Amino acid sequence: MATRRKLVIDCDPGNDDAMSILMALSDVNIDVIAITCVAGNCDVTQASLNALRVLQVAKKLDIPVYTGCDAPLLGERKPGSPYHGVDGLGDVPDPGAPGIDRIQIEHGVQALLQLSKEHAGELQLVSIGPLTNVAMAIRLDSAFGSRLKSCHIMGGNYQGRGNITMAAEFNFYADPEAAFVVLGQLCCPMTVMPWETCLEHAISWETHTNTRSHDTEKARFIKSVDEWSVNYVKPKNAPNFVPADEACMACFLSDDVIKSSVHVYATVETKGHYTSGQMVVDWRKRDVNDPLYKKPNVTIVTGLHQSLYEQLMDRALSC
Ligand SMILES: [Ca+2]
Repeated sequence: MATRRKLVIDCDPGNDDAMSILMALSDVNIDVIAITCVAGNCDVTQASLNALRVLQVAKKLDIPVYTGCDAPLLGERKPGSPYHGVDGLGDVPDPGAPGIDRIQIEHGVQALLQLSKEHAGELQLVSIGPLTNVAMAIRLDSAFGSRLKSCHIMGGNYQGRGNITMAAEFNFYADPEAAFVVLGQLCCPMTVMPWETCLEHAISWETHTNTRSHDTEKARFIKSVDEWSVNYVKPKNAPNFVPADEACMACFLSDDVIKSSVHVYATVETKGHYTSGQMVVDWRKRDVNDPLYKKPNVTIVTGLHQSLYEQLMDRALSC
């Protein structure tokens, strides 16, 4: 039997984080060895408690959850979108939720560093929240990225379309300096799932309903925490439902999901009055000897095989 792939999920649950965690847990070839949390959709303690709720639903509370950074590298934490409710998971009461005592004592960034040493060359990271923890890991140990096998990132944009502002996607907007550090200095193969690709691969409301109609605890959980988001977007006549973190996780789980991509140099605007957090892509194909040449550092996913993508989401809730 092939060795299972070792995965750490860095996240800010978040309904779409919750779904992404369940997608990873439904894959027998994936060993989720830890979840590290970061402030984003909610504060970092709430994010950690949310991750525990997801693990409890999946009966995987043996997976350690670590609390990471509660503020961006620079400045104060920016409020999340109302899309996820105040607590990040649609403000659904859960009296049986795991308590704060289930969160690991060690800091999430220290855990990232330690796990990268224990599993050097094997560890894969999926980052589906602001990149603060990952950037901090780089700052504490510049060799962090060299020990990773890969990093998949949900964040940024490549056509200038934003969701939290007119120009920026939420994860990069929430900590643009961290995104700048990670894209420039992580030094491992990086795959970026930009906002536009998420938009272009939205799912129909029928698919959304069907996926959440399985007779499983996971499906009932996701349906309940999604209710807030659905009620938030449907009155705005949303033509479909837009998963985000799920698209990133799907690409991690299977390269076959990726229909098209570009390998380019990309960085992040950190100071723009209108464009803070916008991803900046060098589309020029310059010769390597050109003084303006920038070595490609990321693979940006521009298209998905929709059927396989939807299958991976459906599998997560069907068992
Ligand atoms: Ca997220």
